[in-house]
Amino acid sequence: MKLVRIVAALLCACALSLALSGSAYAENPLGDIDFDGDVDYDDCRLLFDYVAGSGFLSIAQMRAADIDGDGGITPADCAQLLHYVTGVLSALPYVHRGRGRLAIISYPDKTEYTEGEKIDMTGFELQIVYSNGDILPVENYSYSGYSSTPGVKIIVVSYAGARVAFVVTVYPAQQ
Ligand SMILES: [Ca+2]
Ligand SMILES: [Ca+2]
Repeated sequence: MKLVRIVAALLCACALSLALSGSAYAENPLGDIDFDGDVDYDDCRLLFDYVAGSGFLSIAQMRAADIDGDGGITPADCAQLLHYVTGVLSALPYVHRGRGRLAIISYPDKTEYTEGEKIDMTGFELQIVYSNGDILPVENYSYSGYSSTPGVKIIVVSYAGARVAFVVTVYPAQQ
């Protein structure tokens, strides 16, 4: 009878620890391979050792270690985890945004110039729309195509390999 109670207690303890580890896994961030609640160099070490063939990971740990979600534990996961731990990446998993396209939100306030005037981009607002759906404002764009001689000028705005254009007009100075 006493033995039955002990076995029952052990089974209870097992079930409890399984439940706890299950919920801990659900709450653990991706990359927390040692399940201590944070993602740091200790997790990197476990992952690097495994990829190098000198370490062991449980099935649950492998799930936490597959940073890029491709189903395998590879140097790509090591790279992402290390970059995250060193602050190069701000979140895991890293998702490549794909190629972006630029969208003009508002044109410059001034689109008509007199010969000799400099271009004024005040009021110009730009954003980039990535193929993964991310949309970000763009501040540090470059532009070309303006000259202060009379005529219609096509201003080409560039950012991250994408381009967009608008026109301004330069009128001759009054004689
Ligand atoms: Ca950890
Ligand atoms: Ca992977």
